[in-house]
Amino acid sequence: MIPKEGMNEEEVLAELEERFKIDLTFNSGKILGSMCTYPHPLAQKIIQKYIDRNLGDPGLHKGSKKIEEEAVQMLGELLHLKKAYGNIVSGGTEANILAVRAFRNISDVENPELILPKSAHFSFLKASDLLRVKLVWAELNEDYSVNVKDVESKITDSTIGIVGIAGTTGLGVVDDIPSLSDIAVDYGIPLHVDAAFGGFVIPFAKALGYELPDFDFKLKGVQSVTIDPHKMGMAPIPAGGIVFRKKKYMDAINVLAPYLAGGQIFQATITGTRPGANAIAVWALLKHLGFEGYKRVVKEAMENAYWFAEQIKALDGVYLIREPMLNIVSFGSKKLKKLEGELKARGWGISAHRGYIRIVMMPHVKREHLEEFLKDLREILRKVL
Ligand code: 0PR
Repeated sequence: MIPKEGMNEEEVLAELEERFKIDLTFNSGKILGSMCTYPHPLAQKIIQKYIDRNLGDPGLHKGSKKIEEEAVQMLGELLHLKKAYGNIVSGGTEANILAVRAFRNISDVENPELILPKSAHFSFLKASDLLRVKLVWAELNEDYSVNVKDVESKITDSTIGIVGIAGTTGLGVVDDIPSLSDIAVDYGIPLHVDAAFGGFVIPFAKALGYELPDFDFKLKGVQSVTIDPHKMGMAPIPAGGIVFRKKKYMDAINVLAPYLAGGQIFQATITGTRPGANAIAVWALLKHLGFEGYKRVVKEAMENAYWFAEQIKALDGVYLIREPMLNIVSFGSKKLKKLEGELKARGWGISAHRGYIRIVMMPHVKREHLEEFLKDLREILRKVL
């Protein structure tokens, strides 16, 4: 209810504090199943400072627009692309929708089909519904990566694009993108890589010596990549990234916005009015942390993942779903529902909806939090087994 006379600021803030006692917080170390994290302190300053910038009307905020372009360019460079086209968007969902939209719009087929792994994120269901593109699901191998032969067998004259995933939502699996790229080139079909999670992990993990497949614009068939700063990039929500190899994809989704206060522009994004501050924060974090800064974050996350996987293997009553490729470790159990309930009752932010519990080693997840979690898990297992 809107009060007739407004409450004073202190009262409003006090009420919110009270209300939020039930929320889990990243800094408590209790959230283990999320791909978000507590944003970097520099990003918080930037959001506060530039809170009014609207990239929906870039003629008013020309500096912000330039910064967004530079942020997209830096994401492109991270992904081995010299000249990048794209936007900082609201998240991986919007980025994936834009890629499908671009692929559909450059094609002239009547009943468009998109081939994607069964492990793909549900954002493609939204893309399919919005854009009237039929989803053709490709089988997975035993290691949960997409079966490339099955992808190839599903190509038809109606195929407008193929999707590969670099860091699946559930298990952090990186598909065999090099083989998908070869197929894409052979058949002349664009390949989109959903690296919403892996985009801010794989380049740094590779530099640290982890053996992971190539996944980006190094591969000729890759025409677009989703890479989300608001996941492992430590940027505040909302900040997703869509990067295209060629201008033609942007041209295919640009819509004329003719009457804005800052003058006529083209918008490729789904959202109109959109936060400039978040794109500025992405730029600032890339500049401030640099390649080495992100590498340090990824080093800790990867080490935690490998350590945690060993701990799970040593426990009776739970089993690893597969060896980690990135900083995600998922485990199953015959008593999964029971485990989930007990762990949640102890305040852990986890879920078990895909048949396993997924632990994401985000930057806020420290070794001591994992040790606490394992202590609880051992106690619960002793009780339920
Ligand atoms: N692509 C992949 C591979 C993803 O994992 C996700 C989200 C998306 C696209 C969509 O990204 P947006 O959510 O930014 O639109 N994956 C996480 C998931 O569904 C999102 C998430 C984040 C879930 C924080 C929970 C959470 O606390 O698991």
